[in-house]
Amino acid sequence: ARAYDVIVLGLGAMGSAAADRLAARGSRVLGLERFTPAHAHGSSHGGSRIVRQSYFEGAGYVPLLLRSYELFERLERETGREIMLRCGGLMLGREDSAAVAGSRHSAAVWDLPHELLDAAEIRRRFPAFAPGKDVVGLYEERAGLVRPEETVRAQLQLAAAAGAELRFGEPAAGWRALPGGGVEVRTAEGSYAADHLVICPGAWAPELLADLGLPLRVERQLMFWFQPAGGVGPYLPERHPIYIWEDPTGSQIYGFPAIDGPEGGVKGAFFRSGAECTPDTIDRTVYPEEIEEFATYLGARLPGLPGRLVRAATCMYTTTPDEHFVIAPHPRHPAVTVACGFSGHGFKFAPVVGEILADLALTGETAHPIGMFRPERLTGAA
Ligand code: PYC
Repeated sequence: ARAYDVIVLGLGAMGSAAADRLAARGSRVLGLERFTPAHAHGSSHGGSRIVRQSYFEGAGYVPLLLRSYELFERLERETGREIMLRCGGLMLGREDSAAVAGSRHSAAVWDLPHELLDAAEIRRRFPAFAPGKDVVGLYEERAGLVRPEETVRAQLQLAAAAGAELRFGEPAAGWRALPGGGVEVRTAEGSYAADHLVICPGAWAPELLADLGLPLRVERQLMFWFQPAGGVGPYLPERHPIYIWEDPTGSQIYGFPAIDGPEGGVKGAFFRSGAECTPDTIDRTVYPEEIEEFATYLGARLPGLPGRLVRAATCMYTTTPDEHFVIAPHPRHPAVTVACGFSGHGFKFAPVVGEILADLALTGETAHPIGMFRPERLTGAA
C-alpha cells in the first residue's frame, strides 16, 4: 500500500481546508506547501475577507455560503480561534447595478433577510458613507468578515491534529498520474505517491495545471489601510459594515470596518482592477500614484477615510473569464481533483470547498451544487 491516501498540493485557503476535511474522515494525508503556514505571497493574507450571503455573483452560490458559515463556526468552536465577525454588510450602487440587483435577486431566491436602503437612510444609519441620491444599498445583517490567516492556521491545526503530515517550504516540481492508478508528486526533497491528489495551486495554477489549458489570468491586486484624521471611532464594527460599492461604469471598491486597533487603519481596495502578472513577476511595490488614485476615489465616497496611509500590500487573484471557480475531478485523471480560478471572491467558500474536495477525492462525487465550476465550460472540451 502507498504511504498516503491523498496528497494535497498547496496549503493556502482551499488546500488547508481540504487537508482538514480529509484528515477528519480518516485519510492518511500529506500536505505540501511551497511557503510557510498562512504566508503572504499568494491570495490568503491581508487580515480580512468579506463574507456575505445575498450573493450578487449568482444565486447558485448561496447554498455553498450557508454551509461555509456553518463550517467557519465549527472551525472557531474546535480551535478557539476568533475567525468571523458579523458586522453587517452594504452592497451599494444604482438600483440596476450588479452589486445591488444581483444581491437582491439572490436574497429573493433564497429568502435571505435583507433591507433596501435609499441614500438618505444610508447616510442616517452609516454616516461614514456619502452616497449620491441615485445610490441605494442592500444591507445584510449576516454579512461581515473572516480573518484569512486565522482560518488557514485553524484548518492546518485541525488537519495536523487529525494526523495529516504537513510539509512547508517544499514546492512541487511536478506531478503525474501513475499508469496503474494513483499519483506521484516530485519535490526537491523526494517523490511521494498516493492514491489521490488534490491540487489547490492558487496563483500557481497556470504552472501546476498547464495540462488543463484553462484561460486563467493572474492579477496583481492592491490593499490599502488608511488612518482617518478623526480616528477610527466611526469605523468600528459596531457602527460600520463591510461594503462593496459599484459605480455606473461597473467598477467596484470594497472595504471593512476598523478591526486592527486605534492605529491599525481601515482597509479598502479596488475590486478586480489588477494588471496581469505571475507569482514570479509580480511587482510588490505599491507606488505613490496608486495610493493617490485609490485615496481620491475613496474620498469621494467615504470622505473622512483617506487620511494617512498606514500600510499597502499586494496580493494575487487567479481569474477565469466568467469569474466562476474551477472545482472538479481532473477531466483526464480520475485520481486527481482540482480547485482553482477563485477570481477574487473565493476565500469565503474555503471551508465548504474543503468539504467538496474531500468528497470528490474519496468518492468521486459530492452532494454540493458544483455544476457551474466545471472546467469544460472554459475549454470547450466535451
Ligand atoms: O468576494 O466579497 C468578495 C470580495 C470583495 C473584494 C474582494 N472579494
